[in-house]
Amino acid sequence: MYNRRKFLLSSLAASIGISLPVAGKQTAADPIRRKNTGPAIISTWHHGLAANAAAWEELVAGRSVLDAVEAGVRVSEADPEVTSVGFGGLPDSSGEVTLDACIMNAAGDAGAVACLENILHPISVARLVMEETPHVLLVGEGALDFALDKGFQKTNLLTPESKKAWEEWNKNKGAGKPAESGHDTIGMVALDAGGDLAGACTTSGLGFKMPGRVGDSPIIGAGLYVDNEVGAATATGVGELVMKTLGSFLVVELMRTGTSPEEACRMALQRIAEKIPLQSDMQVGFIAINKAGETAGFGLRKSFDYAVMKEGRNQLITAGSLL
Ligand code: SD4
Repeated sequence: MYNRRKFLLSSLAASIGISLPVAGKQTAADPIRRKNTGPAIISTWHHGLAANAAAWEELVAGRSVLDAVEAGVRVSEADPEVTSVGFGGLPDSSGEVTLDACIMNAAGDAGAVACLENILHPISVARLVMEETPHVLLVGEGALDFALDKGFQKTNLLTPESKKAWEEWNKNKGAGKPAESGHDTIGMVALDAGGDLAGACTTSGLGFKMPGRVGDSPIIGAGLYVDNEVGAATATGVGELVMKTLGSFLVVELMRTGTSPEEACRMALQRIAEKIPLQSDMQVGFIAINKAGETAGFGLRKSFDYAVMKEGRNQLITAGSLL
């Protein structure tokens, strides 16, 4: 079993162009083995500050790191000012708000919903998919029926502001552009004092997207990945770029080899830039945390920032950028 695992890891490392640390040669400098400096919470964008504060309260109250990430991203889901998440999120090209979300715990369990309508907290539905079904992902009407069955109420998520934005866009269909490339998705990954990791990611996706379009955010390994032995990562930005490279999984696999969270995020963005023709307005940001509680983020382009909370201090950090 061990040999097979070692073989699989070596093959993966070779295929992504990195070398694995030699077995038995890891030292205290290896971040995966270093002492846990947590709790630590990291989330995307400016609104990550409010999300971090709510998540921190959960940890301080002695609740699990899974409870913390769920409670954290629920703040952005309910905030009408955050126009790429939940209530107030920009609708698709037909004027409907459709939501994608996923969650992962320390045991490696995962749950997700995609193209879910009229539910204020898709992240909590994703958690129930994880905990109460044998499945990982429910979509569309099936996801809505499941949510209603579990007692969630239908809510109109289209605010007057996002309706107006859609009406403006709809006048000339965004001058032929398929979707708004503004970015607000909340992704959060966190480590508790006991060394357990969890993550959550939730979005209304690209504004004015094609009806039925699903991005990276509810796709395990793309928008979010957690491996409790190594670390966790989550993504924001143009989902298609992240899906084609399975970005969050790649960041975690790079950290598995001892690569720092910042370098792992940078290398995953490098992979995107090498593999996919980019348009000038395309942005992607990754954030990551390792098992030692080290955190970082990196953007494809300037303008990506993320919020980190450690030792009770909540800070907005401007990410470095690849291009
Ligand atoms: C998506 N990644 O649906 C999401 C959009 C996003 O900030 O991150 N917006 O492609």
